Amino acid sequence: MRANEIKDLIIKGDAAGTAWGVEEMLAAGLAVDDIIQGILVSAMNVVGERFREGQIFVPEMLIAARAMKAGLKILEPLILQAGRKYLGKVVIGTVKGDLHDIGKNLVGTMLQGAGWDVVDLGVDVAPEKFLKAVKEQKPAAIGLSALLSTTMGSMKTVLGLLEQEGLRSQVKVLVGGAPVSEKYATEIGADGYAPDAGTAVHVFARYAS
Ligand code: B1M
Repeated sequence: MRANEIKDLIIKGDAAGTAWGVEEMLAAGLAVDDIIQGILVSAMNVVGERFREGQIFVPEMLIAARAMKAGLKILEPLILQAGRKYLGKVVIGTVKGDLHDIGKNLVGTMLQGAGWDVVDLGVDVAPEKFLKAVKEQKPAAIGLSALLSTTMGSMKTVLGLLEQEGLRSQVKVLVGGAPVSEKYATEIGADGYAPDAGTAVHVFARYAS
């Protein structure tokens, strides 16, 4: 099976075919990062384009997401087997009003593989819930993910709440997700920004204990 054929399976939402294709790619010696970026993420970008152009709708986007997740599931043990030294604890989540979790999950798995204890709050996480987690879990850093331009404002609310509660100096805040940029991160006073999961691992590493 060729890379383009697997991309088509993801776009069509064929989860079993995607999983099988990813296994084939691994057996052929393709690197995990190349499978993620070159095939899985690339397929989801096509899905996003088609949605924007009105060629497909939410249900098709949803089944494509399921297929992508089936592919990532095959790769997960390989990402996690890195077994590096313990780096500390991080809390991650997708911000309020936002249900996109694939990128956030990928960031979480890669951080775990790098040696972080990852507390994942899930999706649609209210600012108050991030605050509670900072108080209870005392992480070195929190990672906020947003995929919608309408939800990224919640990142600023989280930073404001931390400030208000006198906790801002105790925790680093990293932001990411498709509509988020370095400029936006600086504007809202976040400590870091990462455009992808691999970069997130490097940025979080600065905050290791
Ligand atoms: Co939605 N969606 N979606 N969607 N969706 C986008 C994001 C969109 C760009 C599609 C488009 O129009 N082209 C668009 C947003 C436009 C905008 O606001 N700028 C959009 C829209 C409009 C919507 C709805 C509003 C549609 C509707 O209902 N009319 C709706 C909103 C629901 C909600 O959240 N309240 C909606 C719903 C959905 C589904 C549920 C159907 C599904 C999500 C399923 C799921 O996640 N479980 C879905 C999908 C699949 C997409 C696209 C096609 C793919 C997203 C994805 O998983 N990409 C997406 C188009 C696109 O991105 N090209 C789209 C793969 C993933 C690995 O990449 O998440 O970007 P990504 O993560 C990357 C980086 O961004 C970064 O690292 C990751 C890995 O490298 N990153 C971080 C992410 N978080 C990070 C955190 C960090 C650091 C890096 O530090 C903490």
